[in-house]
Amino acid sequence: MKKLTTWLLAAAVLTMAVPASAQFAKAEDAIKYRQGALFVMQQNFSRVAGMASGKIPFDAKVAAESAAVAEFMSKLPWAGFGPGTDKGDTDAKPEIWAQKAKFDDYAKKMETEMGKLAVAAKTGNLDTIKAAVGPTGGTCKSCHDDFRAK
Ligand code: ASC
Repeated sequence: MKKLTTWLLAAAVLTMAVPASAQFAKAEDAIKYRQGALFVMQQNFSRVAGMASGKIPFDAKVAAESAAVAEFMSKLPWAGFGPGTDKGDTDAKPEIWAQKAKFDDYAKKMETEMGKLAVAAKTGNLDTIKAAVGPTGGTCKSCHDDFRAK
């Protein structure tokens, strides 16, 4: 009994001590996870952006679906930026972990704009979508400028 209690206590302490990033078995998995999420988001965002700029024929249904996926994906990458995930096959700059509050702020802004873009895309109105694409892309860019190598 005492052994079990000790064990449970140790497990509980460990759980508390483990950061959110520990939902991943290895740092490498967290890196792949955030890259995967950002890639799927980017593919969907750039489809909508392509329609807004006239590079891709406008299809309201596809735009709305793509923007909805991009919005959903925008919530996911951040769990993959936990402590200890700064080294490996990544373009993420160490500044992310040194300036986490700033990074988190950029992340929130991006999520907010992706949300607005999804709302805009639901209207099916190309001009409304166009107006939302710029600010959304701006949030991608500002974070890349400060926190992504290359
Ligand atoms: C994209 C993409 C980005 C943003 C950015 C917008 O499609 O990959 O990083 O849009 O270029 O300025």
